Amino acid sequence: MPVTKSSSILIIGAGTWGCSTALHLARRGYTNVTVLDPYPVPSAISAGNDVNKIISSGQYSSKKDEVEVNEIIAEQAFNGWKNDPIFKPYYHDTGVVMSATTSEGLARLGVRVRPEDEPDVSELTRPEQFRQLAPAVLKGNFPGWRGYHIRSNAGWAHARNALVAAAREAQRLGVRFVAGSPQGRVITLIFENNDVKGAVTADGKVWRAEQTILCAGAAAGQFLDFKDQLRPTAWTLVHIQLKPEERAQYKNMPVVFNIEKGFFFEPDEERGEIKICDEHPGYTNMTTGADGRVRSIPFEKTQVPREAEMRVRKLLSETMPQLADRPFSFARICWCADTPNREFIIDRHPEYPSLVLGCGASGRGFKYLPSIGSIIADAMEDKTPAKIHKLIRWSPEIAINRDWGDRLGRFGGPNRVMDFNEVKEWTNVTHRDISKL
Ligand code: FAD
Ligand code: FSA
Repeated sequence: MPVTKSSSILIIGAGTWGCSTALHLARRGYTNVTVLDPYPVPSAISAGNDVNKIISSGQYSSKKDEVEVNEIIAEQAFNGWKNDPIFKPYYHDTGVVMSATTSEGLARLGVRVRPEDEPDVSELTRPEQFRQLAPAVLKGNFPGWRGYHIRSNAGWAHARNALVAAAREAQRLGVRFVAGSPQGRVITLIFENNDVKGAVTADGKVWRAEQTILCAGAAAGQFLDFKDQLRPTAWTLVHIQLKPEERAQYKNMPVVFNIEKGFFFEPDEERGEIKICDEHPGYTNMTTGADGRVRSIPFEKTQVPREAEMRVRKLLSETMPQLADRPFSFARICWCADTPNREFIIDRHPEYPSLVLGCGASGRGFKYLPSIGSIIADAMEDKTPAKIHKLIRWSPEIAINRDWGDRLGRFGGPNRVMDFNEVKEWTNVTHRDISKL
C-alpha cells in the first residue's frame, strides 16, 4: 500500500534518530505518527542523553564517493545547527582541536581532518600552540601532540537539550509519544505475512502500523536479525564539577580532541561541569545467547572501568593538570551500534516491505540530529538519492565473518576493542539519576 500523509507510522525508539525522524515526518505533514520508548525523552539509555557532543564535519573514510556522500550529509546537519530555530540555541561554535600523537594516529588524522577543505583551520605543531588556545586553563605539556585547530563551523551541542527540543517540536506538530515502561517498551515486532506490521509493548498492547521505523540505537539488534551488521559497543564518559569562580575561565575554550587519548569540552552553563571522554576502540559485552550465537549485549551502568578513570586522568595531566586529581561528579557508559564500515543503515528492509531501518549510528551519529530524520523519511518515501543509498543501504554481505575486534579506525587505551567481561574494577562515583544530568 503506498504511504500517504495519514498512514499509521510507528517509530521504535525516541532517542537521537527517533526524535529527529518524528520531527521530520511531522514537518512533512504526516498526521498519524507514534513513537515508543521505555523512557521519557531524554531516555536514560539514549546515547544522545548527554551534556555535550562534538559537532564537526569530520570524515571517517578516505574513499572518494564516501567522502562526497558524507559531505552532503554533514552539510545538511550543519545547516540545521546554524539555521533551524529548534536546534540553533543549542549549538556552540567554539571550534574544535583535532589532534594525535603517534605516527599511526597522525596518519588517521589525515583522514579525519581535511585542512584543504576547511576555510578556517590552522596547524598545531608545538605544545605552546595548544596552550595558547586557552592560556588560563590549557596549562599542560601536550607531550608530542600535533594537530589542527578548526576555528569555526565546528564546536559542540548541548545534546540532551537539543534532543528534548526536537521531541517537543514533534509533539507540538502532532506526533504521539508513548514513553515509559511497560507501555513504551517494545518487546517484539509483529512479523506477519513476510512483513512487519508494527510492534508489541511490554504491557501487551499491540501497535499495528502501516510503516514501522526502527530507531532503537544499540538495542535494535534485539528486534531483528541484523546478520551481524550491528555491534553494540560502549564508550566511557565522566564529569568534573568546576568551582563557581572557575567557570568563566574555562568558558569558550575549543573542544580538544586527541584521537588516541580522548576529549573534553568547556563547562555547560546549567551545572558548570566539564565532560571528559577517554578515547579507545570501545568495549563490547560479548554474551552467548540461547541460540548459541555470541553477541555484544548492552547494559546500563553509571560508573566507568577504573582503567578508563586512569586514562581520563592521564589526558588531564597532559592538558589541564590542575584538574587531574579532582573527583568525578558523574560517570557513565554509553552504547552505540557500530556497522562493519561505520556507515549508517538507513533503508527499507529488503524482506519486510513495511519496515524501515534508521540504525547503525556507529559512534558518530549525534551531530546529524537536525537532519538525519529527513534521510530516514526519504527512505520511507523510497526516494533516497542513489549515491546516498549505495552507502547507507542494508548490506549484510559486508558483515559475513565479521571481526568483532575490528577497531574501525579508532585508537586509544590498549588499542584494541575491550570487553566488559574482562573489567575487574569499576569507579565508585556518587550515583546521579541520568535524567538529572
Ligand atoms: P539512541 O540515541 O541511543 O536511541 C535509541 C533509543 O532506543 C533510546 O531512546 C532507547 O531508550 C530506545 N530503546 C531501547 N530499547 C527500546 C525498546 N525496547 N523499545 C523502544 N525503544 C527502545 N556522536 C557525535 O556526533 N558527536 C559526539 O561527540 C559523540 N560522542 C559520543 C560519546 C559517547 C560516549 C558515545 C557513546 C557516543 C557518542 N556519539 C557522538 C555517538 C552518538 O551519540 C550516537 O551515534 C547517537 O546518539 C545514536 O543515536 P540513536 O538514535 O541510534 O540511538
Ligand atoms: O565527532 C566525533 O568524531 C566524535 S564521536 C565521539 C566518540 O566518543 C568517539 O570518539 C568514539 O570513538 C566513539 O565513536 C563514540 O563517540
